[in-house]
Amino acid sequence: MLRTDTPVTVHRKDYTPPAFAIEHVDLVFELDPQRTVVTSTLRFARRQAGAPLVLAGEALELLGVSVDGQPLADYRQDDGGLTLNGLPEQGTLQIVSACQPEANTTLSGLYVSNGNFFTQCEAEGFRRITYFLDRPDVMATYRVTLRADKAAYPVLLSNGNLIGEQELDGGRHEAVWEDPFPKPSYLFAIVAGKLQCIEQRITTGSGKEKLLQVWVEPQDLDKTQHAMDSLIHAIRWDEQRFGLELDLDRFMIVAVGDFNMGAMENKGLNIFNTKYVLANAATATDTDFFNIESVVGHEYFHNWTGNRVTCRDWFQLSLKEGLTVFRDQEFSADMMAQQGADDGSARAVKRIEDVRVLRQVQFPEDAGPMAHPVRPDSYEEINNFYTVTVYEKGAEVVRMYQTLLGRDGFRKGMDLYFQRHDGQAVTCDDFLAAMADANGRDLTQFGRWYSQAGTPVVGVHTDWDADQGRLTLTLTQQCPKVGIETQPGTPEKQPFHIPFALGLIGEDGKDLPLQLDGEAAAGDTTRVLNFTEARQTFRFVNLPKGPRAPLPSLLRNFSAPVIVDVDYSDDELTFLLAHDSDPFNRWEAGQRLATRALLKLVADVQAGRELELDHALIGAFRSVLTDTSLSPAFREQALMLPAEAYLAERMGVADPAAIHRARQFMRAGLARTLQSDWLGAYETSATTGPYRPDAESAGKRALRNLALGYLVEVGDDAMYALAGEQYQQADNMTDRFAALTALVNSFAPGREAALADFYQRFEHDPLVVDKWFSLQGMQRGEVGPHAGKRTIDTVRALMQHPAFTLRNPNRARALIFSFCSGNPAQFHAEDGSGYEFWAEQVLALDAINPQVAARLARALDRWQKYTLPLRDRMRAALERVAAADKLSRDVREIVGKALSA
Ligand code: B3K
Ligand code: ZN
Repeated sequence: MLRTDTPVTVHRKDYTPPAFAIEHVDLVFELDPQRTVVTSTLRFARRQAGAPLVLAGEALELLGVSVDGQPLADYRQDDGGLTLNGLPEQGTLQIVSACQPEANTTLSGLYVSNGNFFTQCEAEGFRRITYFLDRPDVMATYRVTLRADKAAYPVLLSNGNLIGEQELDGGRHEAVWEDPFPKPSYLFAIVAGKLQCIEQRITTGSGKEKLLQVWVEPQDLDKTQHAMDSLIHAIRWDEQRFGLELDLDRFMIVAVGDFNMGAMENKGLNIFNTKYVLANAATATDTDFFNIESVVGHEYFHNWTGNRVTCRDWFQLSLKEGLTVFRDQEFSADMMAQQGADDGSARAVKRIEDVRVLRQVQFPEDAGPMAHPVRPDSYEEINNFYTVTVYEKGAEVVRMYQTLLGRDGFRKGMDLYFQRHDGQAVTCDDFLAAMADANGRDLTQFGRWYSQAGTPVVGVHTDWDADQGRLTLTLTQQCPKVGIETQPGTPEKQPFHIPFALGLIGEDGKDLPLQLDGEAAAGDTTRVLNFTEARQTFRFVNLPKGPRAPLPSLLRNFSAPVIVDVDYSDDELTFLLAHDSDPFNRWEAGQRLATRALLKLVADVQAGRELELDHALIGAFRSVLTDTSLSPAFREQALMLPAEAYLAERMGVADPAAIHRARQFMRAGLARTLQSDWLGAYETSATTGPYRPDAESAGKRALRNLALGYLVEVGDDAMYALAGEQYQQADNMTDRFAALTALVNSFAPGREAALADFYQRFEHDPLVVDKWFSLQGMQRGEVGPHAGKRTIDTVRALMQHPAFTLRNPNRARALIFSFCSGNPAQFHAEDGSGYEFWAEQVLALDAINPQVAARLARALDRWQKYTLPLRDRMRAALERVAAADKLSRDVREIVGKALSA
């Protein structure tokens, strides 16, 4: 089939500064859900002689153009926007246009959700509101007038400060907002409708009074306090840790039920998915409470890292996202340390969770067809590059600066960054330069983390000189070309600058002081090595002599986003799990033991051998489970088996069915062998008193519910009854939902009744109904007497449920994404039924909302990694989508890259 809409690739190297500056923007909105008329008055100044002004515009109806009060005739209009010729050096351009908010199902630009108006402009949504130089390096001040029917839209909000309000004829009213800070168009926002808020006044560090508001639909007002508390914590934290204060007099958070992602950092008017605002004990889990604090923090922190200093172009996205994720991670870790166990493991729990995501999602991305550097070099659709690489690996890159420069050095770099660039649109290179200059360091080689994709593999070899007490450590690094790097003409990859933290542990389990050859004396017990060559040797001296070499604890606290390929024995791993002073590496040792045992079981399943549970693993699990000196939160992390998706990545050829069987066998075996210990943990980690979502009680609930999940695997009625009772008695969603999950996934006799009861209790709360859909999308296929019932059948039946809709992204994600991305064994059913469903849903969603469809499309990224029948069926499904008559640029890029890999 002939295509006219060939994809256009945008390249980083083609960046040129804008031909015009736009200094001030005045917008007037006549809000109407069917047809909203926008009058935009722009003060412009020419920056490049002779060039036309090319404004982007999409899905707009142009009603008029004038310059300095005179209608303009010399312009050209096409699909992508408006080209204006013959403009003066400076002047005022007025454009009148209309858009259709209610018909806008893409949730980009101006749209209607549950009768209220919202906007989403990042990355390129502003051009769906009015014609504009819609790029982040065009920064302007904004004045916004909103006019609407007062009864239907009593609340009218925009960025900045409210400077006027008045009644208009015909039951309409107006509000005027002014944002004093110049900003790029992607940070523009308006909200209008029937909303209510809680508010609080606070005084910042320098003594200024600020008004904070959280706006929601009226029925949700009782679920806003946690978001408000989180905002106040975030404001205080940024003052203390980075000396950064809230600049505006007013800061608002607004919740909306239809939203493409988590939240958006519009200046002074953050817009949030309800999922990251609304919480109370009855409806939200500990994880929800925790995520709300983290996302509220993230968006607030953007006010400096993203808004005050923004990106020059979208290739620099990680400049704001990697940095802001790093900041929210540190914020969460500090909050957990404040409320959690004081043994130092609370921060490690946060680190473990972050590394788990990195390994399960980012490492596969970095090895697949969409692999790209933290600062990509090209894209077809920028919305496809809001990725775990840009965000989470980007945060790892920022963390490495801190590891290399120390906390104080990092702070100096941040201070210099703001001193140099406040009010500017800059690049990742500018950030690196600030870090380097503030610390007098050469970080040129470190810059390769921005330009090279892929996960480096670090090899470790040790040589012990027993007589001299010397340990020679040889590190190697390898990172073959991936994704787009494999195209001809791409330069060879160079070694990374890897901050490699390590310790050496003596026979007694204690850390040894570290002295490198050539150093006068021994220093600390953890050392960050500057590992910069393809192969590099480090010699540690003055260690206790004797036959037994000290045991290295490698990459402490996961000091770099790499894979460490090392051959520990089971005994060594057990020793590290028991003794390592670095809590992250204690967890890591347990994961290595479990991964090894699981991969062996997978091979046994594949070869048809009888399965047997590994004794070293049982012993290790028992000792963690019963070690009450460890915090419950840490024990929960250590006792969670590696995910099926992670195991798939560790195999040469992934076999989801075998992985699932092996992992289930291990779960059931651990459940039975350690039943009394699980029961002991279940009983001793009960919380008392009313529900509180703090880290310590959440940790106890997490361990208790993990234990419950194992206990029901034993398959006896007493354990089902325990889960049934917890379900009925729970005074909070964490415990109720964990019990429901245990019942559903263990095929307990009462599962259908429990599911029905849950729906009935919560059918009026959309976020809880999402949990109900999601649990069923992720449930195992049936085993035992009812074997053969596939989850795909349940999912297809649920698509017909009256509460299901493709239009609401949360609902679509709850059912479809949970099945396609969260249930590998069922999704990858051998008959290809999962892939057929995937193709249908990608196409159905694409007609409504390309951004959501493109996310779902990525579920088949790794098709080449799977066993043969699956691989062919996945390719067929990808080809079916690629051949569709009408496809968004978003989905076309994803399936195109998958197929050409
Ligand atoms: N900056 C937004 C993400 C916008 C996504 C556009 N497709 C949220 C955030 O990272 O804080
Ligand atoms: Zn962000």
